[in-house]
Amino acid sequence: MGNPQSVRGNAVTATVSEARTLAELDDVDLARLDAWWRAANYLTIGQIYLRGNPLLREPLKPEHIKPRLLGHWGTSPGLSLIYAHVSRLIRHTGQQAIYLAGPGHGGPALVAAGYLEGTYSGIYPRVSQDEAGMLRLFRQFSSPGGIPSHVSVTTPGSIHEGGELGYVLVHAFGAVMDNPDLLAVAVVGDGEAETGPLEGAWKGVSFLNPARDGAVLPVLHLNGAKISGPTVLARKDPQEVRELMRGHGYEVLEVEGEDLPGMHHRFAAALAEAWYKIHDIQQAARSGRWDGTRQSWPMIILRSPKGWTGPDKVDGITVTGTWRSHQVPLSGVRDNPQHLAILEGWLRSYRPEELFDQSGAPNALIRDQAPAGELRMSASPHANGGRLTRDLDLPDFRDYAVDVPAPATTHAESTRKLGELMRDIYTTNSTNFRLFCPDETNSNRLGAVFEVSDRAFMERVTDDDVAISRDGRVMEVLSEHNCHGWLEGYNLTGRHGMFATYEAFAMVSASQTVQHGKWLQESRNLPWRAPVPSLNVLLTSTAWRNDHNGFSHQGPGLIQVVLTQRGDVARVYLPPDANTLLSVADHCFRSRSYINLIVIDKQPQLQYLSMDEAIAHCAQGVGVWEWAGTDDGSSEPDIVLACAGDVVTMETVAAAQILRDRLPGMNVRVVNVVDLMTLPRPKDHPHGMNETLFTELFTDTVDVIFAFHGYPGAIHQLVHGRPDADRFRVRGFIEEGTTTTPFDMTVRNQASRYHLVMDAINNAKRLPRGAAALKAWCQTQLAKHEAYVVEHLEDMPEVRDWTLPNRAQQN
Ligand SMILES: Cc1ncc(C[n+]2csc(CCOP(=O)(O)OP(=O)(O)O)c2C)c(N)n1
Repeated sequence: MGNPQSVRGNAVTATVSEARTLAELDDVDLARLDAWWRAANYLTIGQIYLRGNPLLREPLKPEHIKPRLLGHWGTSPGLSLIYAHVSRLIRHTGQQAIYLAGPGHGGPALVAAGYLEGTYSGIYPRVSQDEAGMLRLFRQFSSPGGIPSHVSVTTPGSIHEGGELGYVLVHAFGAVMDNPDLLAVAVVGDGEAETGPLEGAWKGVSFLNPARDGAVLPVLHLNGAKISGPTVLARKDPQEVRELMRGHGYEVLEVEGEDLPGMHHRFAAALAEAWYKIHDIQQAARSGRWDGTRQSWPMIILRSPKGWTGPDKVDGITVTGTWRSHQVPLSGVRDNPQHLAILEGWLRSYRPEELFDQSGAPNALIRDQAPAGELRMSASPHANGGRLTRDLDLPDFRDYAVDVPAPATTHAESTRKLGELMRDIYTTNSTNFRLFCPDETNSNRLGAVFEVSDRAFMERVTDDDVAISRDGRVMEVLSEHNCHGWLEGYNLTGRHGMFATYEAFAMVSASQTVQHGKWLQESRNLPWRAPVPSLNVLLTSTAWRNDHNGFSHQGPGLIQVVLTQRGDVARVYLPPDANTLLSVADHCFRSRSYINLIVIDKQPQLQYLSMDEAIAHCAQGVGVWEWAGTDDGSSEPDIVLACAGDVVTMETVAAAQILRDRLPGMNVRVVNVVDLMTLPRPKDHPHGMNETLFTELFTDTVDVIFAFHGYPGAIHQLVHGRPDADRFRVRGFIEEGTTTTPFDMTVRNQASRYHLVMDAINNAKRLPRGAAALKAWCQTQLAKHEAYVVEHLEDMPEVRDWTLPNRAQQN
């Protein structure tokens, strides 16, 4: 558990032998636990129901009840019981811990915890620890102008909202990586345990190194029900559940019942045993007594009634212990005197007069239950990871530059350069940078990182395995959900990284991208939440070059997803070559609290810009490539050829060259876009270029043929509101895919150089003589291509080997 001396705050520390008494509750501990739990439950119900009379100092009346009853009771008592016991453990051991509630709909329980620990009032002084503050606490919950009902960003100590179920374990594992002193207690709902992401997340232990990483303690909360039905794990033979968990690599501890104080005693014993086991595993690993095998980490199965301590029956129907207690067990309270009486009896059963003093503040028993200072889970600096964030020590990205003697004349695998950059980031940042990738680090040409770090793996390693060991820090697991979630947990606790994945399969975890974006967006409104490292997502193996894998691997959907997110968090970059990629990556690694989506293929590709040119181009995010067009800026062009994305940039540059050669009278401007978010208006996105620059690049009236990496609709969406936006004709991925040649992909999607030339002719302001003949030639070329690929199984040499003729020699 690390050195207790290093714990921040006024840690109450204990030696291990002292801590061994943890398993037994003495009367003082029991009284504190019981009082704290009652208070948390009381405050939870108060948040759901009350708008007046917070301490029940007068009989409960209809006007004390909120008009709209919103919130979730069922999971809350279990969450609070676990929280109380972990707090006691912290008090006795000095353990640094954070708490993640998988069933995040138990938000009022975690808000109550922060309030009882004093953290809440510290952050939100109006919600003070007195009667007036308690009333505000109740009124704000699930109310307009108040706080959401989940363990949302506004909840101190939270790094996990738990609104979209399934991610509690992945966040917990990410939080403890390279965080040796941290224990992440992760409560898994039994409904949540039915989700795909959660089922895959148990595997986290196969990647956790006890010497270097912290620990996750899963508590499987088997309260038996979901919203309106039973859960699989609660109804399974308990032996099967045990075996399932053992098979996932855990040692199972079980606590079952509803008797009090028996449940307190049994849970305390189970938690103590879990902590000793974690302690022993870590001590052994950290003192060289680990044989390197994957350890059996403890987990707790808690079987307790859903809605525990709530009303047994309502209107003669059983509520507690059933799905009926999931949300609001008593409805219509304002209009139903019987329900009002049940609510009053329920609230009074916690004996609030014993829990809060005359002013309404928690009494000494409750205050003493909380750990000190930053050891309170609601005050953990880990959960406000921005405070612990250290900047990356970044090498100079210019040192990795590709030499580009002339534009579009040489090839390179751009992502290989990024791999080299990340290799050196690993070296200089040995505890706060990791790459997360579903089994594709090599395939994505990022393998240089293996020169300095293996892949982490705690299961058996054989002689045939390459770059895999328990000491590795490159995270490869064939689960986009795990990769994404681990990086989120890593980011939210203040560390940096990159999630690199096949473009099409980024959609597997797209919902996580959306949810994380919401978190980041909300956190911007909370000054007490320090900015955290950005979530960097690299999409390689893209739609246009998955010619070998075919249609299933061709889908640029994540761009669409990210650009619909709010401008204060969403960034999308389409660097066309290595030097622009390096410049973009450097920017992303330095940034905070964004989702940075970077899209570039891994295959050998044409290189366009020297490093200096790339830096200038990326700084503006968009620019005219004069060398590619025939427009010298002195007059309006006849047509603008714009592009965003590597393959379509090549097609655009090739199209411009065809026009230059075969229709020299046409004035063609080429514009390349690296930062997609320069396209919207400044009022729609902070990167949006101002109207003057937009006009300078795209004019106000000339038609624009836009070749786009993703779905064409995205560009229409982005230029909405720009002068005469209808003049943008967009070519992009139109769901035409299969196993075919690289160029045939562009033909099938009508985004080839020949299509772009024809588009230019069809939409140009002015048509020089020869235009009709050139269109006919393009059609001939397309027909020739179709015949050629079928016969030769590869692209025509003039396309396959195309590079831009050296302009110096041409002119
Ligand atoms: C991915 C996802 N699907 C559906 C829901 C809707 N939902 C909210 S709570 C809930 C039941 C949760 O059951 P469980 O995880 O057992 O939590 P508890 O019983 O402790 O409330 C469901 C299905 C959701 N929040 N997330």
